[in-house]
Amino acid sequence: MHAWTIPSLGVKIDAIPGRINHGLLFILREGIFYGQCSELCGQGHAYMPIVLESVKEYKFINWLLSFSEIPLSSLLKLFNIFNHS
Ligand SMILES: [Cu+2]
Repeated sequence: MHAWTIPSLGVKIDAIPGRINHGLLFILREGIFYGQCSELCGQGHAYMPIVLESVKEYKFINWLLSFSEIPLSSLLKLFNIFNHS
């Protein structure tokens, strides 16, 4: 088991290999945040750096639009989630 951790954001989420997990963060400023697995998980533990980049909503949408294979309907659903939260 791993522990996905970014201390400067105060977040730690358990992660089990082979299982999908999720969390929700609202970060109020842009930036790059660093973390590392905080569970002594095994042989590769020292090589599990975490980097999270926080960007403004429009930059994220533009980044998504750069992937032309994503259906427009999916992008619109995501955009609605941002606007109603
Ligand atoms: Cu780990």
